[in-house]
Amino acid sequence: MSSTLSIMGEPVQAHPSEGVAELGYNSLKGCRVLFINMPLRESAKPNTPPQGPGLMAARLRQYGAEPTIIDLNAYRIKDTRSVEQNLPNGRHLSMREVRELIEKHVGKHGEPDIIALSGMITTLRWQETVAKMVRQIIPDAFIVSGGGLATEVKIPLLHWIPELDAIAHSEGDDVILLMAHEVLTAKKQFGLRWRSSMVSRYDQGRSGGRRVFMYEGSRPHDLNVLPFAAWDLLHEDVLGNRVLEWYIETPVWGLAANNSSATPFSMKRSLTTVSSRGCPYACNFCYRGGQGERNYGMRSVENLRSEAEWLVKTYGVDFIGFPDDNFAVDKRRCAQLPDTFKGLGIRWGTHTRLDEADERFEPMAESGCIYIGFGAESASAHVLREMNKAGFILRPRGAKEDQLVRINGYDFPVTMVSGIRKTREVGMHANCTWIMAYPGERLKDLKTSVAFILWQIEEVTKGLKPGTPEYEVAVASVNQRMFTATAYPGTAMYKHPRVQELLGKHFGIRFNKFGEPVPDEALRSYILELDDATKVLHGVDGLPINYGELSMEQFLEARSYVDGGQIHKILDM
Ligand code: B12
Ligand code: SF4
Repeated sequence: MSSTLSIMGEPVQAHPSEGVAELGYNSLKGCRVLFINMPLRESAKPNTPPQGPGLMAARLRQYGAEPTIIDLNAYRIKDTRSVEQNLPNGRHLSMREVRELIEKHVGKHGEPDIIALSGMITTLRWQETVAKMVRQIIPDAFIVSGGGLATEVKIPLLHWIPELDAIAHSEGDDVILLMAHEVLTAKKQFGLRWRSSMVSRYDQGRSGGRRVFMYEGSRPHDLNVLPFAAWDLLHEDVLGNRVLEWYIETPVWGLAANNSSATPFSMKRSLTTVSSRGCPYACNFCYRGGQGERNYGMRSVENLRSEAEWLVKTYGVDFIGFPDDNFAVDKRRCAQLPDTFKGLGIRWGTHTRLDEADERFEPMAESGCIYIGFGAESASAHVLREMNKAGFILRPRGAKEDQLVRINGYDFPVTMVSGIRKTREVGMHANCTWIMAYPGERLKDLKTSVAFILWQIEEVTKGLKPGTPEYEVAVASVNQRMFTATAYPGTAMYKHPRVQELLGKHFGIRFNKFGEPVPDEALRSYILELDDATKVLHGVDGLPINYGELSMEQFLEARSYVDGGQIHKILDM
């Protein structure tokens, strides 16, 4: 597990499952745990229910605890305010509405012993506000933050959010049980003095006069024995909203989801579940601490089948998304899919790398897979190297040197071209996502990515007559949007000299001798700014943060073409 920003605390070495093994049936009886999932990008309809809290809730129930979930990400309110704010899919709840929701929830379900905040790195602002709110509503609760934000920031988060008693980093499946047990035991043993007397192996001493804890999550020993997410907790909120149904009715991928995942197909009812955790690769911009870093672990195909059957039977889904970081690492699992998924009658989709689009793809397609999301990021060999994404993308396994192919005057990695062709050949839809202005990217590199996107359009429109509906659908099915590179703390990209220079200049962030950011107010302010990668951060001069080597004028011109749906004009720059 990576510890980037920890400023105090000795790590506890024992795997949390050892403590879990000591828990008995009903060990957590009477312990109420309220998960609050933080909102994400307001511009899009939410399409992925919070599987982390859902899984941990299911686990807690196995030991007699009473978990509930408030999913703040589910709400998109359509009213005059959302119209004024130009949010066609609706707005997030206001703070007053959040408070009412939490108060009503607590009124119905009882005061929780533990309030477990969950959210990725972009949710600091929400977590700060919600922590204050819940501390006021339930002063005695043990408040913990887990998931992406807590995993990246660790101990400093306890200073930034003084209402927190604890942070929990990495995978929470086991430590949430230990935490519940420690809190429950302290309450039973010490009554009103439970907070000051609680015994915990995750004790981090005192901070600002109060006791604080850092729970160290880890990979559960067997992902196949975890219960499926407790989606029933989202069937209806205290206001009568059918929260899970909102998710089911929003296609996980496709134009209707208003995300970067263009598709030529549609789905009526979809849900998601992660089939593997971690990723053995180490691309510089990617942070996987919440899911085990490079420690790749998979669920078996039988386990996936059981969950799919349950989702079809219970929720009538016709499509399942496996939003793994990297689904297809193990060829053997892909090969088992057709037999195991036989007769399931669903279509499904997932994420893989383009260099994995080989003999793995036939069995995937045969078993119902119709959508693959590829984090292509760039088609330029130079940028792929800068991203540490080159590896097998540039040099396929067994090849002695990098392999590029010249198409329309640009050199593309052979694996990227053959990967797209292979995906189409087996009847699956390929959706690539792209990053521009990565450190080291020159105009010719950006042009190479644009040329690749335009080549993809050529491929999908082959034999179609321009102007016909089929032609338009085919064009729309190729993602032409590009994210502007964003530096998330904890990633290798955050250590890049160009990134550190700009972060220092514009955000006042300082770095220690190991190249780690000093966890001060400047870092906090920067993290508060982070949102969906479609948000371009701006510096003190009011100009966008551009890590690449394009001049600011070139960057702004290129960005305006991307935002205006005219990427072909970048080739004329
Ligand atoms: C689906 C998905 C989304 C969905 C929504 C997800 C959701 N409902 O929360 C959408 C598409 C909206 C999305 C958007 C973004 N995403 Co995203 N997303 C994912 C994805 C693919 C799956 C999430 C998931 O369900 N995981 C499965 C569950 C089981 O894992 P989990 O949520 O991490 O929970 C575990 C632990 O984190 C921990 N835990 C979580 N909460 C808590 C709470 C407590 C108390 C405890 C103890 C433990 C704990 O225990 C859980 C069980 O092990 C992950 C990658 C991945 N495979 O996880 C990226 C990922 C979470 N996303 C990421 C990023 C960077 C983004 C974006 C910023 C990217 C972008 N290009 O814009 C945006 C953010 C938008 C915004 N405005 O904030 C990063 C997060 C890094 C971080 N530190 O937070 C990830 C890890 C991808 C990556 N490898 O870089 N994302
Ligand atoms: S970007 Fe994809 S391939 Fe690279 S480390 Fe992240 S999940 Fe793995």
